[in-house]
Amino acid sequence: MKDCILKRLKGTGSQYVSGEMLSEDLGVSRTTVWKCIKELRKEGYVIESSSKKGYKLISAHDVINSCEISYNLGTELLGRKIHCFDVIDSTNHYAKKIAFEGCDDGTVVIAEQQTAGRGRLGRQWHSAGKKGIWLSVVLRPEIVPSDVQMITLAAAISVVSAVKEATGIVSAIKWPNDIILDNKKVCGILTEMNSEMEQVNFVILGIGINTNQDTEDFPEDIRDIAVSLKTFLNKSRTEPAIHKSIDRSKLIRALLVELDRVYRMVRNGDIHNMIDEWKKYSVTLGKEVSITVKNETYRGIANDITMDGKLLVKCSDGMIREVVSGEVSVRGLMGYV
Ligand code: BT5
Repeated sequence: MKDCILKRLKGTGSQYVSGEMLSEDLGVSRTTVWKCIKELRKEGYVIESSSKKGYKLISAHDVINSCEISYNLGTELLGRKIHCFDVIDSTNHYAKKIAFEGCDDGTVVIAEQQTAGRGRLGRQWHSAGKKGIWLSVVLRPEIVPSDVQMITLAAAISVVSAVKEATGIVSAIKWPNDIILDNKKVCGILTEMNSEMEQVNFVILGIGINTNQDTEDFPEDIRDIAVSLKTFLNKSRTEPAIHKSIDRSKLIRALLVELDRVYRMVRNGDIHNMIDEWKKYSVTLGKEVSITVKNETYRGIANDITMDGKLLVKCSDGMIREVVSGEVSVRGLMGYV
């Protein structure tokens, strides 16, 4: 009911909508309408009320719910179903559970806080409450398991373009799964899959974006390597009182629209154009890199990327090596000098 009322208020724009009309149209009592308005206000919506004219939605203060995200989203596939949580262990974990239960391609899981946010190889992902975007998407692409890296590339492109669109901030991609701002990590991507030998059953694409943390919100051990969009945006402002926050729901909506677009490129086999787009945002290509795979570390110049998302590194012996996964440090970035 609350969502229906919210949709009506959003639909009327700057007009008032009367309590009587709401209760008649939705088949509920005026008291129920009033209770829903109270709940919406508690969530962060600013709703004006007038005994004569009814209710008018003025603004929403950092609200994330499925109605807020999906309203007039305009995507083809992404976000037709959105699950929102206040607290969860890991959105990837929940997304995997509903993927096994058969949820649709493009289903989205978002949480305000993760108690066990994960990075790759079981590493921890710090996911402070209401300070970031912690989101997973269930995808069912018709690709072979060896092409799954394309989904990470697609996600990275989507994050960089959505961040630009929603905040004006220009970030960059460090192969394979980091988004970099100011030499630090602003976003990490975790792509997990369930597959047969020849076919991917589903992919869980997890995206964590630091939006509104202050430096002290990060644990000490990652303060030197992590950054939030807000910190970056306010770098030159010394007075905390005028620090601007990032509108998370605007950014999530932009992200889903971008991911919908780039995922369509993957589904349509338009990989050339996708890789070209990725290259535009890359901070890895053309740089000296240090690669660690299992216990072996080697250096070279990151030359190119293959159509299935592998990094081509020209080593000092002249050999070109294909890197499928592993730890990559780019000289000049995140402490690698
Ligand atoms: C990643 O792993 O970067 C993937 C992160 C994916 C997080 C999302 S949030 C939604 C979804 N649900 C999940 O449970 N996960 C996904 P990796 O490349 O392994 O980097 C992990 C490392 O990044 C850690 O070992 C820390 O050094 C650092 N780190 C942890 N939290 C961070 C943060 N909030 N910002 C920047 N760096 C962080």
